[in-house]
Amino acid sequence: MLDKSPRPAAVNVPNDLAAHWMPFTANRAFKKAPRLLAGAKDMHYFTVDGRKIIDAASGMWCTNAGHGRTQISAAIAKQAETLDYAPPFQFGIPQAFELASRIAELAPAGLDHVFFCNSGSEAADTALKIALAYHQIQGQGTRTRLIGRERGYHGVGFGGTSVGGIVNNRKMFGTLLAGVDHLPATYDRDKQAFTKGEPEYGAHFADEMERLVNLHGASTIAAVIVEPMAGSTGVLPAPKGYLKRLREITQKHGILLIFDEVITGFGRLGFAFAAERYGVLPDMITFAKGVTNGAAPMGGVIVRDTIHDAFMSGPEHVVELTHGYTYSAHPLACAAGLATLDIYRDEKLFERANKLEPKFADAVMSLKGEPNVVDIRTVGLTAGIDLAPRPEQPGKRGFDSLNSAFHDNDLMLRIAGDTLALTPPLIVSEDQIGEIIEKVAKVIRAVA
Ligand code: PXG
Repeated sequence: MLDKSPRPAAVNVPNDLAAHWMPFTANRAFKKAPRLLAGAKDMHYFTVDGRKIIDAASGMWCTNAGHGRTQISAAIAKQAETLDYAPPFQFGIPQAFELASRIAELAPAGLDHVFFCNSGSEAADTALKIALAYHQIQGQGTRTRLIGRERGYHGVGFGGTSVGGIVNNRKMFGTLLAGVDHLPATYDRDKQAFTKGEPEYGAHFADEMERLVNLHGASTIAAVIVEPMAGSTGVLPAPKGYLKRLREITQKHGILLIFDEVITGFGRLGFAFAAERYGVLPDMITFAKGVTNGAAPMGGVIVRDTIHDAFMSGPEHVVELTHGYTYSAHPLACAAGLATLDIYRDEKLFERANKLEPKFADAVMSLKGEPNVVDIRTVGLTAGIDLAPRPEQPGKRGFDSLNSAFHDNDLMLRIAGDTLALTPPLIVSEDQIGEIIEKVAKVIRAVA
C-alpha cells in the first residue's frame, strides 16, 4: 500500500540526502561524508562550509574556460528573458544557426553541418543513428554493425553503452544492441609506461579493424566510433599513427569513422578538436561538455558534407532525418555556447593549452616515484596517474584519493577505478599546476 501519511517537513536544507539517487556515485558513502558544492569562480569551487577547492577536473571535463564566467551567465540570463524556449522541429532561432556555423568553422574543413542534442550520450547515439540511416539511403542497408573499442566510453544510452568498452557500465544492462563488436584497447603498460603524449608503441592496434572486416565482412559494418584520447577510462592517448591507420582502413572498406570528442573537443588537447592535432579527418565528430563551458547542457554531432547532403533528396516537405530532441539547440544552451566560443577565441585558450602542455606533462611526471604510482600518461592538459590497487579491493585506493583530495587537501580530481585523472581548466596558471601537483602528491601519500 502506498503510504500517504504526512511526513515531517525537511529542515536544514540540504538535509534529505536520501531523496536524490545520485548518478554514477557511491550513494551510501557519499551520504555519510557528502562532498557538497555551493559556488565556483575561475579555478576554484567553494564548498557549502566555505572551503575553497582547486578544480583539477574542470568540473567533469566541462569548464575549459574556468568557472563563473560572467560573459556566459549574462548571455544565458539575457536569452532567458528574451526567448526562453522555441520548438526546434520545424522552427528555428538565429542563435542555433550562428552557433552551428561557429562550430563548423572550428572543425576541420569538410565537417560543415552540426546536429544539436543535449549531452555526450545523445551525441553518440545520434552519430550512430546517422551512420545507419546514411548507409540505408545509400542503398547499403546491410551495413548495420557498429564497432566500438574496449575501454571506450560513449555515454549511457543503449547505443553508447553497446559500443562502449567498460565492463562495469555494460554488465548490468542485458544484451544491449545486437551486431556490435569492439576493437582492442590501445594500452600496453609494459610498452608504454610513463609516456608523455602519444606512445610510440601501438599503431598496430588499428589493424584489428582489418580482422573485424575479415570476420564480419565490410558490407555489414556501418561505423567505428573511438575517442581520440580515451578519457573516462583513465586517459589513454592514441598511439602515434593509430588514428591515421584506422582512417585508412575504414576508408578502404566504406566504413564511417566517428571521433567521440566529448572530452577532447574545445581545446583539451591544444586544438579545437583532436582531429586537427592528429591530422585525421573523421566522418563525424561528437561534442558536448566544453561547448558551453558546462554552463548549459548541450551536445552535438558535426557531420561531413557528403553524409549530410545524401539526406537532402526526396520531396522537400518530408523530414529528412527522423531524429531530434525537444531540447535540441535550446536557446539557453545556444546563448551559452556562443558566449563560450567568444571566450575561447578572445583568450586564445586552445593555444594556451598547447603551450602549457610540456610544462604540465613535466609537472605530472614528477609524481613518478611516489608510493604505488605504476604509470603516468599525459596528453594536452590532461593526465592519468595509475595507482596500484589495494589487495582484494579494486577501486578503493582511487576512491580514498577522491575523499582525501576533497576533504583534506582542498582539491577536486576525477577518479577512474584506481586511476587519478587531472584535467584542469585551460586557464590554469603554472603556479596553480604546481599547487595541484603538490596536493596530488599529498593525496597519493595519504592513501599509501
Ligand atoms: N563520450 C565521451 C567520450 C565522454 O567522455 C560521454 C560521451 C557522455 O556524455 P554525457 O554528457 O552524456 O555524460 C562522455 C562523458 C569521468 C567522466 O570522470 C567522464 C564523462 C562523464 C562523467 C565522468 O571521466 N564523460
